[in-house]
Amino acid sequence: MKKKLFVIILIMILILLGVDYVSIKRAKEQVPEFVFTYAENHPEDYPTTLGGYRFAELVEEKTNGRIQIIVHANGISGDEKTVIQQVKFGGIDFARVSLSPLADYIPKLNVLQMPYLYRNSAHMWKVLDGEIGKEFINAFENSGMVAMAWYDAGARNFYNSVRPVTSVEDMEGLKIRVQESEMMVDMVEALGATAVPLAYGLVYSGLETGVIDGAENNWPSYESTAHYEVAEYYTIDEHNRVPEIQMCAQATWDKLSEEDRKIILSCAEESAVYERELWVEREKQSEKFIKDEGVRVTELTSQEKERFREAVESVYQVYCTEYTDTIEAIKRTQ
Ligand code: BDP
Repeated sequence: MKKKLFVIILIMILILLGVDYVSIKRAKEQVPEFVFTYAENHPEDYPTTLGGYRFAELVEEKTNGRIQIIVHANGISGDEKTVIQQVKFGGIDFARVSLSPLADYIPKLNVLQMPYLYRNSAHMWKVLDGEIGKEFINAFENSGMVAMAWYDAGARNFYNSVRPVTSVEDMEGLKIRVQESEMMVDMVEALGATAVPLAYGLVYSGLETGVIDGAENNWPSYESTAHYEVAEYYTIDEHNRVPEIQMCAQATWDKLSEEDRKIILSCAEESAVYERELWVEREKQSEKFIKDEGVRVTELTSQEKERFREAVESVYQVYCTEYTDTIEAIKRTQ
């Protein structure tokens, strides 16, 4: 009898201990060691935002919840320039930004966004996925920011509320909003327009109130911001492709173990593959949507495109003299 009681008590103790072990393990898994922030200036359904969410999910999954990343979409962390400054000082842990405003901090990045540099999207990806892409990832060293993965942002085109642009002459005198980047200012001025650097979130009201006549962006941005409502002339000139980067604050990076850094990098790369797939789809959908909305879309003839290219040639002399070899290597990339 005594023996039976002893066995029953022993079994109960073991069960209790077992339950306790499981709950302790669960509790441990649920309390993250790190909770990081991630800034994104596009809406929830935009390819780059969905890429950011995928990145956060993957990191959480691969670290069993030890690292949590909270994505702040819709630009709630501030405009891109502010976000870059915050990442530099470790106030924001992660961000996805366009290369344009970053190039004012790391001038070499201008090379990757020069006008009429890539033949097409495939050419740009050949460059970014290869040795040249790595060279530019390394260019972030000592900047306070760590580059992780390239995201797609297609090609940028001009649009305005005044007239269809079919020649360089049509650009004359138009007040065109540009990203906060010196190279973009010079590029637009080289085309005879007046460049107005402005944060992305202010472009709609700028167009509406006539502070600016136009801007330039890819199809998905033109559509998602509803700029087409206030600037109905869109010109396909594809003046540049501006890659985007997913990056981490150096201050945050320094807190992570080598193992965690590897996990984070591989999740960033995986999320970029996903974003690139979404991008291709979204570009088509946005273009169709815009055309169905009745926007007046014009495409430059190849001769006119050549004139645009010639007009901005001078910008290469200002931003690329130190990098002519890289420019040549990019052009040679097949
Ligand atoms: C979009 C980029 C976004 C930029 C915006 C802009 O995805 O990061 O902020 O252009 O023009 O295409 O500022």
